[in-house]
Amino acid sequence: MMEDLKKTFLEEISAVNNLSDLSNLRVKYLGRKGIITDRLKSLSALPHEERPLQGKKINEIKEFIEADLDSKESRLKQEELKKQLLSDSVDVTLSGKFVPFGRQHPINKVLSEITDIFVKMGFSVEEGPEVELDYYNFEALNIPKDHPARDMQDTFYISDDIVLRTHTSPVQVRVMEKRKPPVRFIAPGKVYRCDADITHTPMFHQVEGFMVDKGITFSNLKGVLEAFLHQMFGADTPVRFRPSFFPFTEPSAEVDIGCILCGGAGCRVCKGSGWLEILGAGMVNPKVFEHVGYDPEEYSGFAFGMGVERIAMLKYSIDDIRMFYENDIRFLRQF
Ligand code: FA5
Repeated sequence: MMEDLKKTFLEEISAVNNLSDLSNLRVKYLGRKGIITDRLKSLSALPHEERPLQGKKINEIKEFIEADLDSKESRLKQEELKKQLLSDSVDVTLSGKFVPFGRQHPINKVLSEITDIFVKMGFSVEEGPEVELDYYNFEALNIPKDHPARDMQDTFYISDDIVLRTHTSPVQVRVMEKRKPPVRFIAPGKVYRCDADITHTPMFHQVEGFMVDKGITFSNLKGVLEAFLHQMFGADTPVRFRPSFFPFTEPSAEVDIGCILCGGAGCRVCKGSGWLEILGAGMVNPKVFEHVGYDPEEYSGFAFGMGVERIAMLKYSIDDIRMFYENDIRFLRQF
């Protein structure tokens, strides 16, 4: 009878080929209501003298079944592990996937460089909205409605009173409204004009510079701008100040540097002049101070606004401003 049990067990275990069936088989034989447990319980029904022998036989077969189940379990576990390793394996000889990575746009690179130079000189960094009120873009800067100076900047109008800012100068007014002098900041950002050729794009970047305190003079302006331009382009770069006009500065100047593309000989970028205009500047017009309640008798200051694309063109010898915005990867990869 015991031999039959062993035979049945061996048949059943040989048909098992996964761990879950094996666990069921273990329960069937060794579980609380399993065959072996039943047999052990039924010992009590036997005559006293038969019990030790039967008990021994049942225990032997129990040990046999346990050992067989254990060894099959470890074999099945190993097989499953092997299968899993095979399906998870990585072929280290395969070539890697190319992950393209980007880099900073040349305009952002130049913007960070400009910002770093001014921050080292003690200027803070301010921001203003790109969609701006006519009041800040023009009126508070001494450019009233219908003033001919509005023609200097071809404006995108959103409505009668709202424009895409044509320059970063409105930030001057916004900062002065919030703060008392002394103030010293730069304001980098995007500006918009209805303008397009090899040195003009409808969206471009400016960095406004502004400093107001007691006793600020034009020589402070020259000193700061020359220090900046020499750090940006090298100590021997020629810099010139030309008299100019802006309604919000008096006196006003435009600042040129020697054309780096042609070395001053004249090319299509500098339109044959050997010089390239990169910024407008001047002493803050007292009329602008009046709009924000600064006392022009007590305070004076300078302001400037530079074109970032122009600076980037000179720095990297690029002769067409539109290259910055064509998103040609062959161009952008070079920076
Ligand atoms: C202004 O925008 C004045 N707000 C600058 C200023 C600030 C003067 C503070 C005085 C005091 P202007 O229009 O000249 O000035 O522009 C300044 C610079 O922006 C130019 O020197 C040029 O470098 C750049 N720029 C102007 N228009 C364009 C354009 N369409 N595309 C690219 N750069 C431009």
